[in-house]
Amino acid sequence: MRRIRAGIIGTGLIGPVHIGALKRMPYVDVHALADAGDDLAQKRAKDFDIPRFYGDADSLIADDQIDAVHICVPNHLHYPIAKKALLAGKHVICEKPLAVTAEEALELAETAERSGLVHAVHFNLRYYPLMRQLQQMVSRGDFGRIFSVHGSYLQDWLFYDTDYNWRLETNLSGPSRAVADIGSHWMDLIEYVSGLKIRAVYADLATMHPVRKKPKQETATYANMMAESGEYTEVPISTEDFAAILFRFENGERGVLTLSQVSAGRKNRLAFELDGSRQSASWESEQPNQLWIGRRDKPNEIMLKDPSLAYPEAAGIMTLPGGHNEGFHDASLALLSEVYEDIRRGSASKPPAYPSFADGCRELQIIELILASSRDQCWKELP
Ligand code: SOE
Repeated sequence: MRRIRAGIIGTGLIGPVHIGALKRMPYVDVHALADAGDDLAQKRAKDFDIPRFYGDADSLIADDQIDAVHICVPNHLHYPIAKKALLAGKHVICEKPLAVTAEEALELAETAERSGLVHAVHFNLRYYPLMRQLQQMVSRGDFGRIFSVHGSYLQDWLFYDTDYNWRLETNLSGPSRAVADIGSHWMDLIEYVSGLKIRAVYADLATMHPVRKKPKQETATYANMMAESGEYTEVPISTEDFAAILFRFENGERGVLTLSQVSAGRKNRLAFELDGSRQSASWESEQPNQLWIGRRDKPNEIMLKDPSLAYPEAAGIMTLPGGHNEGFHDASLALLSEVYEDIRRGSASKPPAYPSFADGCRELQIIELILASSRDQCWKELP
């Protein structure tokens, strides 16, 4: 079996999730990693037992032994690194959002398509096994017509004005925060499971902490450094902590989403309900192994993740029997397994089951529409 060599750029919060998944794949070697400077890269390579390290992304891309590059760095670097990697002939797996503007994302999607290489965006939440089960149930007509989809994605890691991270800085993260960071996951998941396509949005965005206290020391995602250092500078914040968004789908049906990164007690909770003409479904990411099915004329049901009870397409991405819970790491493994099957074959399936750069570009177009809608306080439609 031909072995595939991967290179990881960035080892903050999400890079290690990519590394962990790749190390569980029988025909993939994590060949090298790159991080900011030789010292950090060397330390991280030692931590993860990866043979090679580079102090910058360009050097890793220039390594001709690497087949696939994973981009796990702050958002503003996705576009330049992904472009270079594609032009160097590497398959690319990029973190979300694909870029900071729709224009950049479109260029990447077009370059990727022309290249014939495999390209994917790490929207791993759609790879929780019950999400594939739900997608199959909807596409087989088990829910009938989908009347509406409504839900939220709530977090509390930016609850205090002393919580700080690079995602708060527009030059690193882009013009949108809550929508691009967590709303993009919700929208990708909803379009995937329901088969509905967003056509128009009406959004109201708000920033609860217009000034935050930036610790003088660098802060890791989900870590509150204030408690340790107490030294900070006050910085103005222009991106949203909160968003309320109405959706109109291409077939005329409706959706509603609430996003917040300042909801105390909600750690990282994506939730939604999908109301169909036959039955409803409800799911949330903090309890990913159970799917509630709501009925009018018979008792409701809770479906537990169990390959022996799921449709074959969903059973196929379950790695363990019922009662053995699968989580965030497993969702990334399931996504990367499908991506690497294509890499092994040498080209992307058409259309791929996994989120491609075209999907990543679509998310950026919707994000820009949401920002424009909130600014102008009116409905905005995709062209
Ligand atoms: C931070 O809000 C974050 O790490 C996101 O960037 C991820 O995509 C999400 O999985 C969890 O929260």
